[in-house]
Amino acid sequence: MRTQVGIIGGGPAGLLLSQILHRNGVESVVLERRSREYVLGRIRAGVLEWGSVEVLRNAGVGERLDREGRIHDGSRIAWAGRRQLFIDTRKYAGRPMVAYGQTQITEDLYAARDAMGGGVIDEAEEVTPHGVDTGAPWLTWRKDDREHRVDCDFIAGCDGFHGVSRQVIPPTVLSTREKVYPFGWLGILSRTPPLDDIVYAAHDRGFALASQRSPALSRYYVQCSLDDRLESWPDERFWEELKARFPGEIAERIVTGPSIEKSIAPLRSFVAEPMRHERLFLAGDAAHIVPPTGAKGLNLAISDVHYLSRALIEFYATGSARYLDEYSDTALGRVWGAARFSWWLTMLLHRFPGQTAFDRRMQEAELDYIASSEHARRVMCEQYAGLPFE
Ligand code: RFL
Ligand code: PHB
Repeated sequence: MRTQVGIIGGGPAGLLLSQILHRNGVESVVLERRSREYVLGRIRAGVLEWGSVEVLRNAGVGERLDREGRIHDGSRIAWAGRRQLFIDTRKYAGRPMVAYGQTQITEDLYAARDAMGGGVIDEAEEVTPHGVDTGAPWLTWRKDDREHRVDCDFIAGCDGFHGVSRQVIPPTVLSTREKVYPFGWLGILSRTPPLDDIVYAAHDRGFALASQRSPALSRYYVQCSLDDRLESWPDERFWEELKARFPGEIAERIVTGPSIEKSIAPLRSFVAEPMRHERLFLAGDAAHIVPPTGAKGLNLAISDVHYLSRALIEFYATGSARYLDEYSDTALGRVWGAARFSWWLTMLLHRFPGQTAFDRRMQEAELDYIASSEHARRVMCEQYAGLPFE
């Protein structure tokens, strides 16, 4: 088998890349380790920057997003049990945010790839990239007890944080920077009507977040300990703790009900650079992880794919490697900006072990300042809305 771009990973990054390449006459094959059912069962991101919406629309997968995605002028932050501010991205950055689930985006991408006869191979085991530092790389994998191989011009590593692509870059070439936070987020999905707004809460009991997937589907999170187990968080305890972290007038509007999904995610910042080694290009979580506080992970995966698809399309159309050569630097510029914002918002809104009363007051004073200063709100909104693509 032969293709132009071999893509490892069928999450949003890999599927979107193959979709954009296909629409521009570049062939690819996507190799996904899991079953489609498993990939579509994962509940992850829910908030899109306007720039991401435009990339998805231009890739021909904007129809349901335009119909069902909920446009928000921004998000709300509540703290000290009573104070609130609105991160008005429409007013201060000229762009709204859109609530639309990563699960739905993945469904839309699978449907689009199927309709175009796109090659997505699922349940591909032991996917291995070879010869990335030669002019002719190839991929091998096992499926149905047989060994398979595809030769390609380039390999795109879109296989998430635990993938294999990053591992083939020699340690002498790759630098990684990491920060692990001493807590996680416990998230639930429930078939209940969400609040009108997306609301972040900083409370002495810990951080909480109210988000949404559709008019009938809510997504909520509470900061939890890394030692917490799902068994110790029955629904009743979750709802009680969630409501305790929001100001009374918000808590009383939260509609509770049985959870239909519940999971714990640790929080981490991680950046690997460069995002290219010879014929291998990394995109999305394969190259970087941000804590979810800033809602940036999926948006970064989409912006990486925007830059990488542009580079590959230009290469096949004109023979110019200009954008391929610039890819790592261009993508990393946006990645570090989002990594900084996500780190800052995480430090501002969470409760840290060993934090003193003084530390807490510093967080509150910063939130009070943002609420009182239009300059500070503008700075925050510009980053929450997502910096424009180059
Ligand atoms: P993914 O989604 O992890 O997909 C990688 C795919 O590669 C497959 N794979 C392999 N395939 C073949 N061979 C191998 N060896 C393989 N190893 C792995 C995997 O099965 C998988 O299908 O990475 P991608 O495509 O880069 O997408 C990144 C996003 O998923 C991620 O950044 C976001 O979900 C982060 N995130 C959020 N981002 C936002 O922009 N806005 C949000 O509101 C937001 N909320 C969140 C989030 C992430 C969360 N969790 C659980 C980490 C909320 C949470 C709770
Ligand atoms: C979500 O809806 O899952 C979500 C929303 C905002 C965030 C993180 C996650 O910052």
